[in-house]
Amino acid sequence: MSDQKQASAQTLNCAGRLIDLSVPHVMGVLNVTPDSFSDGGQYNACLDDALRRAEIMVGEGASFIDVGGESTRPGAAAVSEAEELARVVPVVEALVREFDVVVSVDSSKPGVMIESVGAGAGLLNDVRALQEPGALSAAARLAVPVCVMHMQGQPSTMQKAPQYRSVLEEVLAFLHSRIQACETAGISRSRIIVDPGFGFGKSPEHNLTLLSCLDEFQQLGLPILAGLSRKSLLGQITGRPVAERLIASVAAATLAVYRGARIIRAHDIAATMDAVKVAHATIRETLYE
Ligand code: 8Y7
Repeated sequence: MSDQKQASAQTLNCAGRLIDLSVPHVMGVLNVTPDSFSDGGQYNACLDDALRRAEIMVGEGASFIDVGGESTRPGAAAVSEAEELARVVPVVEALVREFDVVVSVDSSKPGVMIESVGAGAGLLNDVRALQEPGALSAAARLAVPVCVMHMQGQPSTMQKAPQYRSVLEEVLAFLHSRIQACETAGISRSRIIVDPGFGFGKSPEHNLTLLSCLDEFQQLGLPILAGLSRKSLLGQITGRPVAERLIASVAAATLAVYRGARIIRAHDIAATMDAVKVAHATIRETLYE
């Protein structure tokens, strides 16, 4: 790998905020997917809640806040663009105004990407890897970094019976092809983050292979994002329900950073920051940069 390529992969320019990826970072999860809305008042209650959660996450050291208005959990219902815009954009605006943090938008819809970046979002996180119609060209025009994630199938059915000939080879090949699609559309490599998509159309064994071999993704030459926080894999390993997966999540974050992840998507920021620091210091064999 050339020095230049390596250098460009080390700093992300997120709408003017620079993120130095020579050290690992934590991305805080902020879901804005209330079960039901009957009036605008509930949007306001949701906004207040979101800001309180974000304040805690920023205070604990999150570099990114990932705002999601469409649940991508297995079996979740689809959300219209109008609904997603109404959930996400006011939260993005408020976060950008209130906090010194990169606001990331977890969406596959070009309209939501455009409005969110207009409101100040600095990163696009797309679990569908910019494959929806218009997403690639929207992202190219928006000039913020993008995270392209692997998923087998669709959220509604992806966990039914995921199958791979070789999960590692297939996920790598998919990400390689999406990187090429991005570059063809005008998204430079300095703007691309890759993610194997833990839990998205993968059995426990598939997820474990990907975690164990996460360092293989470094051959793509781009920053790696990993999201394992509270996921069912950790429930399957430990037998614990989602509310009791903090310790397992921290262990998984440690392993992911040790295998080369540079951004960890997580719910529990303080604990995850400590894990990331332990893994990073161990890789560097020093306490200091
Ligand atoms: C991931 C994600 C979710 C992930 C990226 C959950 C939106 C499911 N997981 N985005 N989103 N990577 N990039 O349990 O692993 O948080 S939603």
